[in-house]
Amino acid sequence: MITLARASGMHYYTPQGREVLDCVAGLWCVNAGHANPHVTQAIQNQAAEMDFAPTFQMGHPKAFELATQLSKLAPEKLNRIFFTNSGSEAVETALKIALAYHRARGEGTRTRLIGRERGYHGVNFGGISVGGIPGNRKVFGAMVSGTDHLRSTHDLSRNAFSKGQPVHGAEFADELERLIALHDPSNIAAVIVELLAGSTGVLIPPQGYLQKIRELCTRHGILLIFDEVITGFGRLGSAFAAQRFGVTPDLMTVANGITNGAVPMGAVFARQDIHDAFMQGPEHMIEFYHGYTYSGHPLACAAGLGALRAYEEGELFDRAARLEPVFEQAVHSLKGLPHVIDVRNLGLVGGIELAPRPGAPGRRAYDAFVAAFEDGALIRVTGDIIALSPPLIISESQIEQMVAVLRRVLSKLP
Ligand code: PXG
Ligand code: PLP
Repeated sequence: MITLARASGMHYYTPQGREVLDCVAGLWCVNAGHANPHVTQAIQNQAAEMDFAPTFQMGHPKAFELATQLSKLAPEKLNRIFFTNSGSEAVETALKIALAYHRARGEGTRTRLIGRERGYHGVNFGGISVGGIPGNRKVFGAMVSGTDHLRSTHDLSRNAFSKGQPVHGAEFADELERLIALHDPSNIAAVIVELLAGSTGVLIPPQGYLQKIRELCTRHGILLIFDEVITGFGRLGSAFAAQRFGVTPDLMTVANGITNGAVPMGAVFARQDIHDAFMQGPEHMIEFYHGYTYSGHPLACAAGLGALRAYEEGELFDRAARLEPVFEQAVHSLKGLPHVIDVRNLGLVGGIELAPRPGAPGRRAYDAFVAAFEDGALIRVTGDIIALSPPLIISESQIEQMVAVLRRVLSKLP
C-alpha cells in the first residue's frame, strides 16, 4: 500500500520520510504546490474567526468576496456562482440548473442530457448518467436513463503522437447534429463535456471540435456545460480552458484548484441571464430548490481566496503557458520507448498511452505507477495510460527529473 504522510511544494513524503516528486498535483488539485502559505494561513485564521455559517437564505462576506473574485477570472458573462463541495456536486448542480432554467422559461420538455463516451463527471447519479465510463455506470443502470452520448474523440489511428490539439476529428462534433435530429431540440436540455478529458486518460479535443459543439448548441437553444474540474485554474495556461480554446459555455463546473485542493469545494458558474430566469420573486421564496449544508463553507472560501492570491502572486497561469513547450518536448522524448503507443500533451497535462499486456488490461500501467513511486515520482494511471499534471510551480529541472524517472521505468517494464 502506497501511503503519503506529508507534503510541501512539489513533494510528498512517505511515512518513512522518503521524498517523492508530485507529478499529478495530488489528483489534479494542488496547482500552486503543497502547503502554499497563503492557503494555509487563510485556513488557520478562518478556523479561529468563524468555523461555520449557514448559507441558506443567508450569507457571509468571504463567500461573496470569493464569488466576486472568481467572476472576474471567468469567461465573459459567466458571473453568477453557486458553491458546492466537490466536482461531482458541481455537476449535479449544473444539470439541475439546466433543467430548471428551461422549465422556468416555459420549455419544460427540454429534459434530455447529452454527455460523451469516456467522459467523467463524478460519481453521483447525474454525473454517471451523462458520463461515459462503463464501470461507473453498469451497476447503477436503472437510474441513468434520459441521456445520450457523443462518441469519444480519441482516435490513435490518425492522431498518435500529436503535439497539442490533434489535427483530425472535428467531425466527431457532427454526431451532435445526429442526436439533435433524433431526439428533437425541443427535448434536449444540455450538452456536457470536459474540454480535455482527464480521468479517462488525457483525451485532447481535436482542432475545431469545441467550436462546432458550441455552434450547434447555440443554434438549437441547448445549454452547453463545460466541466472544468481539472482544466480550471491554470492547468492549460489560462484561468479556464474555455478561454484558451476561445469557446464560452453557458454553465461551467469547477472544483479541485479552486482551493488548491486544501479544502473540498466546487462551484458552478452561470451566465447572468440564466441566473435571472430564476429570480422571479417574491423575495422570501426559494428560487432553486437545491443547496448543500456546506455550500460556501467559510474554511473553503478562505482557502479559495488564499489560492487565488497564490495563483496571482506566482503568476502561475502564465507560468504554465510559458512552461508548456518545455513540458511538451520532455514528454514527447518518451516516444520510442518500449510499449509507448502514444504521447500527447496540452498545457501542463501529458498522456502516455501504453500497449496493454495481453489478457491483463491496466496491469502494465499499474506496474509503471508502482515502479515510478519507488523511483521517487508520483504519477497517475488510468487503464494503460499514464497521466501527468504537475503543480504549476514545477521547475524545468523537475520536469527533466519526471521524464528521467519515466524513461528508467518504461525501459525496464515487462
Ligand atoms: N468532473 C471532472 C471532469 C473530473 O475530472 C469530477 C467531475 C468529480 O469531482 P469530485 O470532486 O467529485 O471527485 C472530476 C474528478 C483521475 C481522477 O483518475 C479524476 C478525478 C477524480 C478522481 C480521479 O484522473 N476527477
Ligand atoms: N440527509 C439528511 C438527513 C440531512 O438532514 C441532510 C442535510 O441537512 C442531508 C442528507 C444532505 O447533507 P448535505 O447538505 O451536507 O449534502
